Amino acid sequence: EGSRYRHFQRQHVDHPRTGAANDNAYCNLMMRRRGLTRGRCKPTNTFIHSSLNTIRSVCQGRRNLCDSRQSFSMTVCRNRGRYPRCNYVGRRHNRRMRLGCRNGVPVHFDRML
Ligand code: T3P
Repeated sequence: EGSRYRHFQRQHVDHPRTGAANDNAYCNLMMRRRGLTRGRCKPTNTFIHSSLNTIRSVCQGRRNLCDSRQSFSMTVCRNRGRYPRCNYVGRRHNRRMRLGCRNGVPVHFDRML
């Protein structure tokens, strides 16, 4: 599932955290930069600020959904605007997370735990 893995990386991995220091500005910049405001405003999206190897290690065994044991630094972006004026509110969290995995790699961000 190489293309879904790359899609996951584009949507959900930002390490080290780039963009803007302010959480709302960060979300507005990153949602646009990662192509998540084309055609519609993606309602909710989480960026994880850890290395890809660390994130990938959450996917263990044959399970589809895997819960991390450690906490991850992340920014959750929620849209409050109406397309084409997407407008995101950002919040930082340090939480465990549940990922969707296929063949040992993450393909979906399920939720924070
Ligand atoms: P994807 O499956 O491409 O990772 O649940 C629908 C989408 O919203 C899903 O996209 C993941 C994303 N999402 C987050 O990124 N963070 C969240 O906290 C939740 C609930 C959903």
